[in-house]
Amino acid sequence: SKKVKGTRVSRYFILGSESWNLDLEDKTKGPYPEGHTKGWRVYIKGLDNGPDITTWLKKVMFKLHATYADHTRTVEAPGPFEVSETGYGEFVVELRMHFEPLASERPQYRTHSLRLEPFGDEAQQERQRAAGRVVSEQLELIEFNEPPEAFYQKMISE
Ligand code: SLL
Repeated sequence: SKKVKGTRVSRYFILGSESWNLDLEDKTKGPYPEGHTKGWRVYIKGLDNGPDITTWLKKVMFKLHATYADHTRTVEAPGPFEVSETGYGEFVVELRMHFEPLASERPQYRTHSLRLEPFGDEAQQERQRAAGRVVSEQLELIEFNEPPEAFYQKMISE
């Protein structure tokens, strides 16, 4: 459809990961692959109490480290846009975001450094140990410049 000239719609979202130690003694869980010590998930989500990201985000492809079988994982709306795994090592997750077709926008690429070990200053690391969780989140922005009218209407009426 016709583009809305001189207009931009933008949305914040969160790209993050969470990891924890696997309980290798708990026989009700697992067994885990040899050498795996961590559980983790990597995700894209909206802000708390923010607008629904599936209005504009339809599919996310997560590219994991090549040591993983099927290292490209695809998640479609309604999501949740996340991948859960176990492993032993940190790496950079590559993501490709596919948008609502009405947006007529090319897919966009993002990266996220998966954190499995506590990081940051001493106090921050202490909090992560106490919580038994290492969370690493980055605030991201998506901008739709001169969006097609139909998409613009969808975004502003949510
Ligand atoms: C690297 N950071 O870049 C290191 C190691 C390895 C990640 C990353 C297990 C995969 C699997 C896993 O944790 N891989 O066993 O399926 O080389």
